[in-house]
Amino acid sequence: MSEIILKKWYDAIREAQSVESIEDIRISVFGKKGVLAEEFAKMKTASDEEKSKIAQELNIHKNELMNELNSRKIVLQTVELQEAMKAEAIDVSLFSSQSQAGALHPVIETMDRIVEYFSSMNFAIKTGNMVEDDFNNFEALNLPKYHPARDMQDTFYFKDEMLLRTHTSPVQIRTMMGTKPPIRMIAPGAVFRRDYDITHTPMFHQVEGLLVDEEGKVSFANLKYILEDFLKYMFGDVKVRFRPSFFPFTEPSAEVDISCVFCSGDGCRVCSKTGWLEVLGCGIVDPNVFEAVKYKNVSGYAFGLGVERFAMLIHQIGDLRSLFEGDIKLLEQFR
Ligand code: 2NL
Repeated sequence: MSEIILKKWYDAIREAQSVESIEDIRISVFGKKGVLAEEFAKMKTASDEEKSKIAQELNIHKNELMNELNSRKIVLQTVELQEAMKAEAIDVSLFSSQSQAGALHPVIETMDRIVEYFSSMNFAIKTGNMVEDDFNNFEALNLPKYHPARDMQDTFYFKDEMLLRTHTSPVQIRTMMGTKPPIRMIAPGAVFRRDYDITHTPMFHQVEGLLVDEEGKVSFANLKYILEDFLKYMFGDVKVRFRPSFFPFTEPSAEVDISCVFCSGDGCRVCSKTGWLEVLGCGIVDPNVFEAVKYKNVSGYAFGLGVERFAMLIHQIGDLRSLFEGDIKLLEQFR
């Protein structure tokens, strides 16, 4: 094998700039029709003596060329890998004008805050089923058959007296049926009523609370204290007042107002010039409810609130329905 040919291929290997060109050289040198094959072919015409000499020499060149080729290939592979990593690198810290963080829906955020307060006061958080039966949603709550609240016009009914719960009270009923007193719980969740206008949607969220202990241990003063504390936690420095009211499941009952968060009690459009906003219903649990769940010699208080109304007052949202439209422009404001 001539020195000139050898030098040409050593130079080619040394000067190769890519793994691809190294592979081309490999084929040209070691391939079936490559330089070495050609040189070995020449042996055929040589004498036996010369044959072994040529073969020895060619094998030495073959090994040497192979070593050169492989070490150059490793160098080029490393270089190419580094270049590829550089070219394909992604700077995850780079600012993007398109980045959009998600956020909790204002209703859920408000519900979480309500739950946070009552958790801190050692109330257990209980959830139940949205599909309920007549006993747990109505009968046990002192809402007998033919009570107006059971009207087909207010309730979504399935067959066999099954229905979508109209409040979360069935969660408290089921809890009392399954546990001995004392009880200290809240029930947050979605409820359903056949209603749709500016102030009503067919699905909305409630948080109801229930505390039950031995007879004589639970007073209206206890209820008043915790609700005042809770409302100041939710709305800041507001005034709180209790007005006598009526619910079938509590006696006595009260509705709770806070001083208007929009006009600080001066009177405006939102509070209908009264200076007050109604935010809660509450009362001392009616004995008929305890009788229905077979609780004896106990006393308790209960309350209920609409989460959407809280969210609207906290975030100054005018129309309840906008909370359910999924409008990104509205929701983005709560990020
Ligand atoms: C309101 C009023 C209220 C209750 C809910 C309740 C539940 C049981 C027993 C007694 Cl198991 N009461 N719940 C009591 C008073 C008021 O909700 O205006 N909600 C939006």
